[in-house]
Amino acid sequence: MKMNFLDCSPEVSAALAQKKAIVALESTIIAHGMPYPKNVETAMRVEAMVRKHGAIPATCAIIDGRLKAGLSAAELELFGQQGAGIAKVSRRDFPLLLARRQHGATTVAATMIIAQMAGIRVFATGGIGGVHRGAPQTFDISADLQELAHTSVAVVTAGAKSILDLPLTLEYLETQGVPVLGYQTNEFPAFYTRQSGLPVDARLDSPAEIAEVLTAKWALGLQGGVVVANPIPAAHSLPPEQIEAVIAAAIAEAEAAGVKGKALTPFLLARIEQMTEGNSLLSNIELVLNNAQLAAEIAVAMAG
Ligand code: PSU
Ligand code: MN
Repeated sequence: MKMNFLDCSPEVSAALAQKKAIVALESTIIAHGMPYPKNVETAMRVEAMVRKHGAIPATCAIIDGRLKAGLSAAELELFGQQGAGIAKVSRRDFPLLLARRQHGATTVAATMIIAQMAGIRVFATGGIGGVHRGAPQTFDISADLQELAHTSVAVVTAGAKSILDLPLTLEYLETQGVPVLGYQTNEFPAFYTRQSGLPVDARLDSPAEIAEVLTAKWALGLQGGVVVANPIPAAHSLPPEQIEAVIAAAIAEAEAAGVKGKALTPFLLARIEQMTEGNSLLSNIELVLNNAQLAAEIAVAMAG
């Protein structure tokens, strides 16, 4: 028998029992993706956005070795304040944190695991991890992609940052059988920009159509996730040349400093933010809010 490691908040438990729309949210973006106190403020705004569009937010994390779906305001504050002092958790880290009863900030992969366990099908994030530039030598491929291959949760994302090799990321998702759906776009968005020059598998123009694709996939018994690629609102996108130059500089610094493994993504995010003097942070916040709205609309369509 599987032991119970999961605590759903009272609100999330009630929503599950009533088959209400729920949207999972990650906690790495809070602890490792944005500076305090903007991170906590954003986490609250994202939860409010999910509610505004008719769903219940379930921010996921590990607290004292327990898996959590649904955090209190005090818990969000704790993750925001402690930031990088809290371990960044992917699939491989669960056993150790549970055994040691520690806290963990969940990445896309780890949040998908908790969401699936709780029975939550839709998840909003900022950007997914992917195949890093230079991966043919470094083998640095985010565990997010493997999780999408196996865990049945739809991830609403503004595409992926071009700190990654986007063509290889899409190849990997294709190999692993993960549909990449564009919401009102034919192109896979590149996080800060709406365009990457790379096609999505299909363009879908309404949350209801996306919900139908998800329902069909899982009704068919095809396990695994779906990428719902939602471009950043045009008003908040950054000039592609500027962001490309900044990303190249940040990657060069990481190489020079020997930053690798799970530290690489947070390092690059922080350097990009410093180099754009906070501009990238504003865009980052807006695209997460935009993803929270779409995820709520999809969850409502699936519940209906
Ligand atoms: N990409 C972003 N912002 C983020 C992350 C990725 O643009 O905050 C975080 C997410 O939590 C994602 C994780 O799941 O980084 C991927 O880390 P890695 O590349 O180490 O797998
Ligand atoms: Mn990695």
